[in-house]
Amino acid sequence: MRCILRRGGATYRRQGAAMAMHRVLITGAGGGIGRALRETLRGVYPVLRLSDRVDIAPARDGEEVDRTDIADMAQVERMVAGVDGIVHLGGISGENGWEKILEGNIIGLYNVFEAARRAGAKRIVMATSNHAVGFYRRDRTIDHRVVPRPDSRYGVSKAFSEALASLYADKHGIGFLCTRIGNFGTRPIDSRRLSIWISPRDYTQLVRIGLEHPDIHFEIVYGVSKNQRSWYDNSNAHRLGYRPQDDSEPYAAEVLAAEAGTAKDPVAETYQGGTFCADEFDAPRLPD
Ligand code: 15L
Repeated sequence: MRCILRRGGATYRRQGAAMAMHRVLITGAGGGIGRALRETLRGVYPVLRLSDRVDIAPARDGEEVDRTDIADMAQVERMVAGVDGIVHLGGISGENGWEKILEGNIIGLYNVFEAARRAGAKRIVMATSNHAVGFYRRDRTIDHRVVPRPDSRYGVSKAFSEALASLYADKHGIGFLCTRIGNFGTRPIDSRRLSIWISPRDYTQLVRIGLEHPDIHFEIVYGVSKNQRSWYDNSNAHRLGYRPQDDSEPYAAEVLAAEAGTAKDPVAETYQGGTFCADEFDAPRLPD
């Protein structure tokens, strides 16, 4: 992979060797993103190990299917044995009660990173979320350097995942690409998603950068397509070679027409996290 790397202000080019990935594990493989990656990454690596806590479709050539509850360390150790890279999509994928978030996104996350360290995994692509920074206002353009402003218990767990990834990169040398995913799907589904949508092919490109780029230590990028209405400065992803193909704009007229006349929540409309910010909101004023 040809890369342009910037260090201490100096720009230099080098022809780095891509990371060798023989067996790649996808956790949460039964979810929407996992099912899509199962197809788009088919044949890209010699072995795809697909894991979820529920049964998923049987293994085909080049696949291994696994069933693991990530809250159970013994199961997680079996799940990660022999893998070079991990795409961690498992856990709770939206707001929930604290007990569920704790089990799936704090304990389960720790188990995956710690077992990966013990097993010698080299790379982890982490599915973090726009909800780690959901309380930034929509009139702000934010980059990968902003401090987290979670909009939910779920968002807090995603900020935790970024902090844990930083620790495991610095202390143990696992390379992490933390992808703050906006909204993954074949098309944007509402006006907020026009700003944060990512298509399956664009997310696949980011995942491959995370697994294969020769020089990744700890990076945060936004998992979004090249949407004209984006709230993100995704220059860190571009620096790593990300060249998104899709833009939500061709869907905008239809999406906005479908929403015309519907009541809007002022909290949800002010912040990037939308309804995740509005749910349970009872502060006396809107935060800056
Ligand atoms: C997320 O992080 C969730 O995993 C997904 O289900 C959507 O709610 C998405 O954010 C979004 O903000 O649309």
